[in-house]
Amino acid sequence: MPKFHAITRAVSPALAECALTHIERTAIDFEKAVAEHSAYEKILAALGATVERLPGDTALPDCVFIEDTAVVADEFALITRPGSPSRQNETAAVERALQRYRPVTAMVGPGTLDGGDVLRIGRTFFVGLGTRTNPDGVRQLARVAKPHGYHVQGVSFGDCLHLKTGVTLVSDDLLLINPQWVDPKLFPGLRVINVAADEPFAANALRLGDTIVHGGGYPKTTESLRQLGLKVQTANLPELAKAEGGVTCCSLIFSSETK
Ligand code: CIR
Repeated sequence: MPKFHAITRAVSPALAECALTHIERTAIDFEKAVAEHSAYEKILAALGATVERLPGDTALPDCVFIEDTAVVADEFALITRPGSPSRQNETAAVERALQRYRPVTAMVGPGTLDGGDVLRIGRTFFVGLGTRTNPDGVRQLARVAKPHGYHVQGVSFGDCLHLKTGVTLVSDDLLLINPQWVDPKLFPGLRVINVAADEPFAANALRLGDTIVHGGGYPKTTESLRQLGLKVQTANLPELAKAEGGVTCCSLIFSSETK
């Protein structure tokens, strides 16, 4: 069984002041957010990942959403420059942590890129060009990834925060997608399963080994995944969802077998 390392980051006591783009601000219960985050970490650990939690930071409301701060492949780690200025100081601690596992390159301005916009399918990185990631960010990822044989392609998407809010890979050739936000034609040759029409946020799923971690609260889409024979584990993150977060954004997961 492959071994995985998962880096997470504690929920900031300032989470209620998080960045919000597509949803209205509602009250967030910090204690509940901490509890659901720790249950999420337990799920990752039960699925075989070694979980390393970085400390949170009162000055960084969104630091729990660590996915956005780096792109980690077998061969490299790119420390991003998050598209929301309020999040750009999140990267220092992540850079220090990743240096132990991968050769690290840090992005520079004017490029911006959020890890939530980066969907790797085989040797291709699809990078969503939305409110957080710009073409220079895509170029900087390409500069680091191409020497390792990756193709990097910028793609447009619709009215959601990140590319992976609207599409994720749930097996080698199967995408879980919200076609209202992401055009399935961007991914020729892959099979597609649509989210249930009344579960627009259900496309964000985290693949860990042979299991799909799927947000709780999307019972119809979860059931469709199970009907396809996929092993699905649900993680309830209702408070973090109020901060526009989902299952992929709370960890950086990479193989611990390569360097
Ligand atoms: C933000 O707006 O940046 C945070 N409130 C939510 C980030 C969620 N990240 C992700 O889905 N990759």
